Amino acid sequence: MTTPLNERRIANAIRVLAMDAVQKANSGHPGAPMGMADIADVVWREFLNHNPSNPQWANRDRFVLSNGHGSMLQYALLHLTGYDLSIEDIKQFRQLHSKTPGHPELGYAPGIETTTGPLGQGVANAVGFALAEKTLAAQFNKEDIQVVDHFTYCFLGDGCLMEGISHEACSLAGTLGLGKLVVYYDDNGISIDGEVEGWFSDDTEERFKAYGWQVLRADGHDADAIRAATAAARAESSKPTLIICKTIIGLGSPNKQGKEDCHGAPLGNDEITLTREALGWKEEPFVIPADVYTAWDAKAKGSASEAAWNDIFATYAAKYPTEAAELKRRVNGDLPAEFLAQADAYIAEVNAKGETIATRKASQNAIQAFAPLLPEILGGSA
Ligand SMILES: Cc1ncc(C[n+]2csc(CCOP(=O)(O)OP(=O)(O)O)c2C)c(N)n1
Ligand SMILES: [Mg+2]
Repeated sequence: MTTPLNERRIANAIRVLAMDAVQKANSGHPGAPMGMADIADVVWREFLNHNPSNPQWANRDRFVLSNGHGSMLQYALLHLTGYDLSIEDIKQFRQLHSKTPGHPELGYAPGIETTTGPLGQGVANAVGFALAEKTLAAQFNKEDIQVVDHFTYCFLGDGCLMEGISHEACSLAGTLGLGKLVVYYDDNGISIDGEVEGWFSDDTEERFKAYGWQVLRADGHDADAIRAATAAARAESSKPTLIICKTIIGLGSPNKQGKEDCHGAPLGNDEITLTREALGWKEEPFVIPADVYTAWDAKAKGSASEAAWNDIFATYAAKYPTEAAELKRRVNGDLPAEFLAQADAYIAEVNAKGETIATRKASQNAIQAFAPLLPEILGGSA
């Protein structure tokens, strides 16, 4: 008898891939992927606007796994939705030079937007992505045509919220009103050494409200609740949103769920057998049934989304050719044609003066000189 295809079974594909890959590597973190699988299912299958066939599509939504130790969550998602990340790559989890290193690293697997793993770093970069979107939208969108219009979704855990960098970056996100930033907090009450209450007792809801965020709560294993919270997050355009999701780390493992045992170690073959039974998952390791693959496949939807955007961009380029060329340049990461000559001229001018100035002043001068040459520069200093 095959198990009916329901939401939980679709999400369970993440759970089994994570526990099996970690077991095969004999190292890694199964707990976070198994705990966040239901959230990932809703976000990736219903909301994330992306094209697995073109991970570089300019107007894609950005996804950042700030709790990067849960990397198998992201690798499973990339594999299942149709990126160029095969089941063989999943089997190579944590092996030298594989596409699936222990923590997501930019440039190894398609669809990894930024390197994460140092806790808090990912959410800080997600704030940067959201700020980039808002800045580009302000500079390029027109009354009649929106060419820059995407969300940044970020997952994070207790550890990210403990790190100082998350405090600074999230404070700025609130101040700047980054309304297209949606962050899911894996509120599982557990980190590497056990229950967090002994070393992490912040009132996270009040903390983020104080930064000017919208804060919502959802049961992280209830797809409807996650769906409703995500819709409310997207509807709030003037503030970033934190969705505090109560979850159970390692959900599905009868003896290890809810405990730190599954945070950063393989479940073990006996426990994996019990977990398969508990989940009703019959397949061998690294075998995903065809109907589950079909439910995850985002290639057709993604190509259609990109094609629709390409039409919008073509209309934009016909009407606003200068802006379109400039946006293309920035997206491609090219320097303006005159940049090198202008920069050299500025440096020669400074050298000719031969002044001795404080580095802080030199930094200010450099930013002032380069900002008009490179309109994409964002900077600040005390
Ligand atoms: C800056 C930093 N410090 C320490 C670590 C090591 N580390 C990896 S995961 C982890 C615990 C994270 O706890 P939590 O975010 O609650 O993850 P969960 O156990 O819920 O998966 C630690 C301390 C790290 N990756 N980065
Ligand atoms: Mg935790």
